Amino acid sequence: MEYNQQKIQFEGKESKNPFAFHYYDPEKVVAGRKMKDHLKFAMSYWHTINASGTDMFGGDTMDKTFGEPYGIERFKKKADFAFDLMQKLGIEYYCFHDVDVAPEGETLAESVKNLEIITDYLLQKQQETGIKLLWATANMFGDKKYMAGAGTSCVADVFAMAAGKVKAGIDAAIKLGASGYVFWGGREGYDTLLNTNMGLELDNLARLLTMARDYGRAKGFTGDFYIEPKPKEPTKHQYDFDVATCANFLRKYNLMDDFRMNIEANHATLAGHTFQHELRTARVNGIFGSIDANQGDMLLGWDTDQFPTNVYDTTLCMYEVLKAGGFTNGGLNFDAKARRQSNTYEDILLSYIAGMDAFALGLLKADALIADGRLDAFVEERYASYKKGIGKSIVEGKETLESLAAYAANLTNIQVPSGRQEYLETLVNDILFS
Ligand code: XUL
Ligand code: CO
Repeated sequence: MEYNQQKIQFEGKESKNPFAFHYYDPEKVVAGRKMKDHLKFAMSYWHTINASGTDMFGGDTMDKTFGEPYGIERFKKKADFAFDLMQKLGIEYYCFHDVDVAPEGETLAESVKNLEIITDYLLQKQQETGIKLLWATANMFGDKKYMAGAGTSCVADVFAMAAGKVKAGIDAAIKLGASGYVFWGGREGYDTLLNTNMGLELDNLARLLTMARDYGRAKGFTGDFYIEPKPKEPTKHQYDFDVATCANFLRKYNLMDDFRMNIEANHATLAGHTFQHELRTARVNGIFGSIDANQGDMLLGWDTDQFPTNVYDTTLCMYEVLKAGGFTNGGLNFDAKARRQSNTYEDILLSYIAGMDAFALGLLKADALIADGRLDAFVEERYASYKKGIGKSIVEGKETLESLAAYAANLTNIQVPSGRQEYLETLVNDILFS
């Protein structure tokens, strides 16, 4: 894993140096906080340290074996590389699945033992560098026993194995001081209702999440539990379809106090929503938590996990984050990988620089949009009728169907003002390109 880059520095937007930040200036204060504290960038272990360019039609284009056979030594070398990379980029957080950081054993007990060895090693690295674990999760979708789901499997022994994995994952999260624990239900769903007991599967998924919450809290875990919504892929229909679906699930099973959303941009678009829609839905439901930062390709119908470079999207994302009051336990995890043809170690650095700069610029533009004030003022004014008269009375809960029927009985000539969409889009362009 040789490359000779030094620590990546901020050089400003005039710089032509590809190995420099042009917008991300970690210590710069924007909207009352340092950029690095607004953005809380995290490295995804699975893509960055493990993914090797394989796709459905071809094998590896990058070697990430670190010259070692599958075993503890390889994973120690991966950890060395990971922490070196994060230090070069100035990334202060990371995220992993259990199987990303430690080799899997023949049994659950063996895998847990391996995870304990590696988490000792990771803890030492965290202490040396000050880098923190944003969240951990368990991979409950790769192994063939999870083909019909984990918490939603038709086989109770699989549910038990999943519970054991979640326990080990939460233990690792606590040991490493993580501020989050994620559930992404890649196979928690169905391919056909013809073979599926949907009611039992949903109840069982809630049972697993409730056990996790109870275990974590009993062991002193004070961070957030997250569901990461995704509508499909690999399963045809996933139960964590989108934020609204998850909010309904959490409310039904009384999990709203402990669970929040980890929102991924590419998952939002697969669900037929914008990234901003998912963030807004979480915000208005009080369950905004963390972000998996990436982008899809609108011409491809799958989860391509590309590094985010679309500044329009990062701006509207950071607008929602600022409006939500910023991250607390969450952060911006790059659930993103360099393209299969971007297969050098420099490309890993360049792709992180691209994503970090796109979000830094998005933060600056979101702050500018809010400071400009015209967008917020327009929306405020659009709903002004609820600030006075009958509207105020409706909002305050003072009206009934009968009272409103009487009020409306003889109303004529009601005027609904223009929504001015095109003007507002131009306003956003003016801020983006000024
Ligand atoms: C899959 C995905 C996962 C989760 C964690 O689409 O996003 O990597 O982020 O399991
Ligand atoms: Co993700």
